[in-house]
Amino acid sequence: MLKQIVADYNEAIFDTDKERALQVVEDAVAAGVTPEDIVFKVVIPAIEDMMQTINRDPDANLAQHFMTGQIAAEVTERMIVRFKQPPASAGRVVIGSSHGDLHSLGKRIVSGCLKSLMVEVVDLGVNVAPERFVDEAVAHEAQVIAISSMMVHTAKGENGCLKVRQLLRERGLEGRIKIAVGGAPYRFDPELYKTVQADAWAEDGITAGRAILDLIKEVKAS
Ligand code: B12
Repeated sequence: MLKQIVADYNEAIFDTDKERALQVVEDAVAAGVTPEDIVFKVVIPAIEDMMQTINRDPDANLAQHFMTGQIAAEVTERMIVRFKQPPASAGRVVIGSSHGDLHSLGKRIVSGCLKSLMVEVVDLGVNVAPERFVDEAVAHEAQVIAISSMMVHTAKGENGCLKVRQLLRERGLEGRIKIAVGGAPYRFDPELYKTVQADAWAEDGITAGRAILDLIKEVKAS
């Protein structure tokens, strides 16, 4: 059954038909597919497929590029609230896209995965200034700042992770707050997280959840 759902969903996003894509997942849930399976086995693979198509074809339709993100974000948000509710909080994370970066989908997926792992998530949105990351982490007593960067310059630039690290150091917070990063530039260069002085990175939402949970445990144990 899942194979047919994946095929129907992929066809809908290829046609940029949001209503049909939403109907496919709602029908699947009604038929007993879990919201977690919709996100991890339908939505994420569909994005990867579409990204490969876009990357192969320089003339790829901008509407497809845009709607893939929009549809997946909406489906993910609808499903995340139906994930199994966690019994207790494992810790707290502030998450956002780095300064100058308006890509939101990866961040939303990571948030969903974290929530499914009982981590409380404070979503600061997109285009987040480094000072705000730190101020909000302190205000919410978060153990981790999670920074999503989809472009090379927003990952490596002066208003990205490097600046967050500098602020944590200056304010004596490095033992209390760890930094996790992710996004396309880190997938292209798995050593980049060290260059930008993050504590950890992860290539997808599922591994992000685990990596961030490890950082939370590290802070709590110190
Ligand atoms: C969809 C998309 C858009 C959509 C975004 C819609 C939205 N609401 O997010 C739109 C059309 C708006 C867009 C705009 C632009 N885009 Co764009 N976009 C993409 C695309 C196709 C997919 C990104 C995406 O959503 N991926 C799907 C998610 C699920 O994957 P992900 O973000 O990587 O997230 C996963 C992991 O990385 C990880 N993760 C993500 N964040 C975090 C954080 C932490 C802490 C952790 C641990 C893990 C983690 O877990 C996530 C879930 O599995 C990529 C191509 C690509 N190959 O990535 C280009 C891409 C990122 N875009 C690119 C560009 C250039 C742009 C524009 C500048 C285009 C333009 N000329 O206007 C603008 C920039 C706007 C801005 N200022 O930010 C380039 C960046 C190139 C570079 N080297 O810097 C890419 C790589 C395309 C390309 N091949 O050229 N884009």
